[in-house]
Amino acid sequence: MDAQDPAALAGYRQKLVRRKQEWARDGRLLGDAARPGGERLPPGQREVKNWPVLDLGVQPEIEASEWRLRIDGLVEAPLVWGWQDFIAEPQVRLVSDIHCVTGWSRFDNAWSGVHVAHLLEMVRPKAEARYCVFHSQDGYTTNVRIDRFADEDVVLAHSWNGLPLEPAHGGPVRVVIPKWYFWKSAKWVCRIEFCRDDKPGFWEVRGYHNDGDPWREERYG
Ligand SMILES: Nc1nc2c(c(=O)[nH]1)N[C@H]1C(S)=C(S)[C@@H](COP(=O)(O)O)O[C@H]1N2
Ligand SMILES: [Mo]
Repeated sequence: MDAQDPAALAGYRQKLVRRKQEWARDGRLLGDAARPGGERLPPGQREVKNWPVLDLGVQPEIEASEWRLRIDGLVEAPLVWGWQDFIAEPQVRLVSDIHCVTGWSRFDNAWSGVHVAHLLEMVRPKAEARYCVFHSQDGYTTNVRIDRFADEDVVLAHSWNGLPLEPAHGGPVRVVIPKWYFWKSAKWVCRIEFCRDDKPGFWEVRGYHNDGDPWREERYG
């Protein structure tokens, strides 16, 4: 189930490039941000080997059997996945680094779950859709541009380094958007809403940057 299929990933990548070209109005998000001298640790970050837990102090315990993910808003085919539906979808395994705005980075996290390209293929965002808002079971929300959500390294993850994602880290399922600071990666995600207009989320209305590129230190507003 978790086996990574290089041909499938290459196919996803091609489809995403096409979509992203349509979506990237100003092209600013296309390609990788500058990494001076092939650096791996963005400016102002330090590497940690553990995995800190950060949230609003509420860690919902969600039974897999109770878990639901709704994908709606400006899409042709809204859907609701239960746990069995979700794990029956094609699975990928992707390795990426975490960069938290509070200053820690954690390298080489292996995420297993459903690739964003597959999700986009199923729900088919309408032409007017430009942003996504993630809604979580603890009341948290966060927003991303649709072309950033469509990056080939974005995954709806249920496992980390081969183990089911712990409740503290957002299990059963969290979003992982490696190219942004980790506050954009919603834990306990229960709804993904596609919108025409941007809707700044919990931290974005409290002074965090609306984007969150660690290489540009887009930390605070
Ligand atoms: N639902 C939800 N998702 C969330 C948060 C939260 O409070 N609630 N915090 C964000 C922040 S600020 C960070 S740094 C990461 C932390 O994820 P971790 O606890 O797995 O390290 O989750 C992000 N996603
Ligand atoms: Mo964070």
